[in-house]
Amino acid sequence: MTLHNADHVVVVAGALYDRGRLLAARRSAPPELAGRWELPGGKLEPGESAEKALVRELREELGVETEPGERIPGEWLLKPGYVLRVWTARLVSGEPAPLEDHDELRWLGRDELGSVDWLDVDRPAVDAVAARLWP
Ligand code: 523
Repeated sequence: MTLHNADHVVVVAGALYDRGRLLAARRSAPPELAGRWELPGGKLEPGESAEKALVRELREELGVETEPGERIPGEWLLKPGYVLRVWTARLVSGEPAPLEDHDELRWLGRDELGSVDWLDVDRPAVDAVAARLWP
């Protein structure tokens, strides 16, 4: 079962930042998305808040503890009925590692955001994140 928030299935992603850099993660699956970069995250579970889902996904996928910050204004359509929403997240403990769903991680500074091949939906989301992190 997937949580529907109003009419949409919500996928949350984290703009994890530390020491002036933003974390980008390269997907290892499914085949059509593998090799493209994203803000890590995933689908909400039933009854789960977006913030809880974000902390859980970043723990599962990267092995780190994080603290959600603010929601980045906007939402991005993944496919009909599915939307991506993004929160900032602060690294509390651990060093991110590609434990699940990713095969490479990179910390990107402001001038390096264009250096990876973001997923189509992440591209505008990352622009919105950058406007927030580096106004
Ligand atoms: N995206 C996406 N960008 C982005 C994320 C976290 C997700 O475009 N930053 C897309 C990719 C998938 C869908 O959203 O089509 C679901 O993301 P996924 O697979 O990371 O969510 P999970 O991990 O909850 O999915 P399951 O493995 O199916 O549980």
